[in-house]
Amino acid sequence: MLETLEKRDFPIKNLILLSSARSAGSTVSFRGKEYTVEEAKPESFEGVDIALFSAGGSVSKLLAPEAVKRGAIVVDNTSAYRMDPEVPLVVPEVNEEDLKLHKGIIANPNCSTIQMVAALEPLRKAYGLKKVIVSTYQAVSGAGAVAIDELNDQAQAILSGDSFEPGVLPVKGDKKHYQIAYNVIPQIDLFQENGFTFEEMKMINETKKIMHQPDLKVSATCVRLPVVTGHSESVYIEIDKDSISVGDIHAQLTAAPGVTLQDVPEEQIYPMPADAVGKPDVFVGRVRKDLDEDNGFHMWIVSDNLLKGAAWNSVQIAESLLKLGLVK
Ligand code: 2RA
Repeated sequence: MLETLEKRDFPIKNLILLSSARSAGSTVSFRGKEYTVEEAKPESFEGVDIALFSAGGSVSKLLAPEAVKRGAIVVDNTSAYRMDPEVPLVVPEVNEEDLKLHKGIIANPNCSTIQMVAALEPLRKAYGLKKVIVSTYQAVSGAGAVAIDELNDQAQAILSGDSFEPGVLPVKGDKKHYQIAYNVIPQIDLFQENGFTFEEMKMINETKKIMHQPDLKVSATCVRLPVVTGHSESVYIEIDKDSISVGDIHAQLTAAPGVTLQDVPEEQIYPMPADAVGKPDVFVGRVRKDLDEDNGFHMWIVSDNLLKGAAWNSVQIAESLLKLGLVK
């Protein structure tokens, strides 16, 4: 987030960096100046205009209301408030106007949801959307730095013929852990009673909320891959208009903000996570018309889960708040 604020030249008069008591006291440099990180307490938010939260749901539950009480607008990157009907869930390219309804807290959606809705909204606006079926190919960085370490350590152990004990993925704290190096795990977050995982339910529920379309049919299968950064998604959609061609879809995606079309199969041009890393855009390729369903299309959507999926979308929300005159 700090790198993104720096890159975007976000107007900051005064920066306060907050953490748990354990990490307090460390120093961080920002725009050539050293800052000492302080322990986050309710009083820390006195005089703060915008607070970017990304320290886990329980911290947000505890401290976001305290920040709001003191006049701050909170942009929360956890799942704590995403489905709260009082809290706008915002991807600026899709529903920036929802920011005007905020009551202090704004939620940043789940990473895999953000990139999908950013790519689908231009098609929904132009043609209407009836159904979405998505399978994800998600990078380990979505599960935090410990998961990146686990992938690297396991790969090294396997290549050296050493033994290892998985301890983080699929979900830190769940009953079992599985190898991620040279493997694929069809579980992201905990299983719910309906057989879907929480990550899958996030994609389903958040998509409907962001698009203001509760009747949209959405289904998801979320899978973890041994990739460090960059989530990929195979998405099937059914639109609400007849006789639309791949060329029409290309035209909508080319004109869409924050979306880059990379779709030239005859030249093997399509999005890949290794190319998306470090870039703010959502990349779309492999657009095909379904062979049986006239209104059905398949596509491949890739984005840097740490940028558009997290830091960049949060900073973009802060930029939108300024643009709309919502920061007092
Ligand atoms: C993941 N979507 O990739 C999650 C992070 N919010 O695990």
